[in-house]
Amino acid sequence: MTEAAHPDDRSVLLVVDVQNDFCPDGALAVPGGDAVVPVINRLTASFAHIVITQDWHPPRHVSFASSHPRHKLFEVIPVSYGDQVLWPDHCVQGSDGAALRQDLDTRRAELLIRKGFHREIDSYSAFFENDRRTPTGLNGYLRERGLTRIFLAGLALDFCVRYSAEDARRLGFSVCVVEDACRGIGSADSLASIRRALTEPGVVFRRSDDLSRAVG
Ligand code: VGL
Ligand code: ZN
Repeated sequence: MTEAAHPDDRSVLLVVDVQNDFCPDGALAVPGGDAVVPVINRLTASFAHIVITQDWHPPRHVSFASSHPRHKLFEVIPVSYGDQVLWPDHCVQGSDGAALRQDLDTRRAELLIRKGFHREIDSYSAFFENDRRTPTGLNGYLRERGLTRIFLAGLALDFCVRYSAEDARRLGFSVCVVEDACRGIGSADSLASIRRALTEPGVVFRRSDDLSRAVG
């Protein structure tokens, strides 16, 4: 087994953006997004450390199509830090859509990290905003606590989970994506290509059953 296989006391479960707006009926619904909740709730028992992220945008955020009247929903436009997909308004600070899913078991979460709160920069990754330079503070937090192995779960596999996995590898963490604890926005084909792309820098993919069996 590779290093990232099973959780230990240096491991953290990073639960990404399990929020109402990314679940069915939400503003930016991920197909089957709510199905990750029972899987993640079960997984928490295998982890000594849990960190949660929350997409948390101010009104008129740069990533909202409604902020760019000349452009269409899902169009990609150049902004100061590169390309930006224009999303429906979602995860607006304090809205019901921005709330974590109520059935997500957050009791043992040790940190809740919010991202995307600067109006002019989007933030997919849990580590850096989309300029890939402005830190969220998560790298320092995990290092100070000696947490070097990250297990990723949540939404959406092709955006926030993917960017978090890439940045985590770049920062030298070991990274395992718990595949049945994630769902993506794109097609099965695009998800397969993302999986190949993440394997390249050393991200490991595991099923939740294979993780819990080892410790349970
Ligand atoms: C996300 C698009 C826009 C995500 C957040 O959590 O994957 N995707 N904002
Ligand atoms: Zn967002």
